[in-house]
Amino acid sequence: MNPPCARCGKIVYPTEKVSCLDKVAVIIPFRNRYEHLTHWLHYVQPVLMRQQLDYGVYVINQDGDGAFNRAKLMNIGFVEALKEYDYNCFVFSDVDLVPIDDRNLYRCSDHPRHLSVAVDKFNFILPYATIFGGVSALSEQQFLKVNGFSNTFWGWGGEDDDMSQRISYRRMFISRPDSVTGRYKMIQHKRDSHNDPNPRRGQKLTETYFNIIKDGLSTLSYTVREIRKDLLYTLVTVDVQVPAG
Ligand code: UDH
Ligand code: MN
Repeated sequence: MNPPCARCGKIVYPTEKVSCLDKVAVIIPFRNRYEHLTHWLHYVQPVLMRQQLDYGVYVINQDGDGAFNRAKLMNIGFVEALKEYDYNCFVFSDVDLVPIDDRNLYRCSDHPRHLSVAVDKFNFILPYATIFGGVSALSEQQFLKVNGFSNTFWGWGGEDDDMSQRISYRRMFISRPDSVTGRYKMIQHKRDSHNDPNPRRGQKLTETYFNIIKDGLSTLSYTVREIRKDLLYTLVTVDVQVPAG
């Protein structure tokens, strides 16, 4: 008898192509990008189906027009998805990133995995070694180990580098597909309003080490405004409690 899969506990037979099914929640941080969402659903869902995943898609929609908070939306996605199903793997994806290669599996691995390694916008080159933005996958245990993302990056930038540092401070590595498998198209777009670069992001990144336990899943606070079920995804509209000023 073969040993059970370390992640799902299933007995795996050598002839099986998919060794064990991850239960994958795909989490998309979102506000006012319905055109991109339609495009994403059209192109990415068939890829996920061909990958034979047990998956659900959660679009976490920030209510109001305060400063955008991508990382907090992803934390909320983790919590809300787990209320619905026994997911054990979380893929966090920008709404504008479409994988080109079916072999880029939306699954988790032994270490947190960065999937969008070769994006057309960056000429298919990894911009820097520790990058973790775009599309990434963490198992439930990996995500809990780093206390999720920081909730305190308002506006564009830094939250993904903060997660990258959390991962390394918790003695994990970043795993990646190769640069051919990891190719992506980013839908061209301009910067959104209310998502200007965060001027505090550089300073905040010097504080990650001390903030891991003080800022993350353990301190997450928000209000769900609406949960709407579509055939293809769940739209969760949330008040992320934008700080005044
Ligand atoms: N997002 C939204 N709505 C917003 C802001 C961000 O849905 O108002 C989400 C969406 O999933 C998006 C992700 O957050 O893919 C990341 O934001 P982004 O796509 O704006 O970030 P990116 O780094 O672009 O791709 C930065 C500005 C690009 C300016 C390009 C000028 N040529
Ligand atoms: Mn983008």
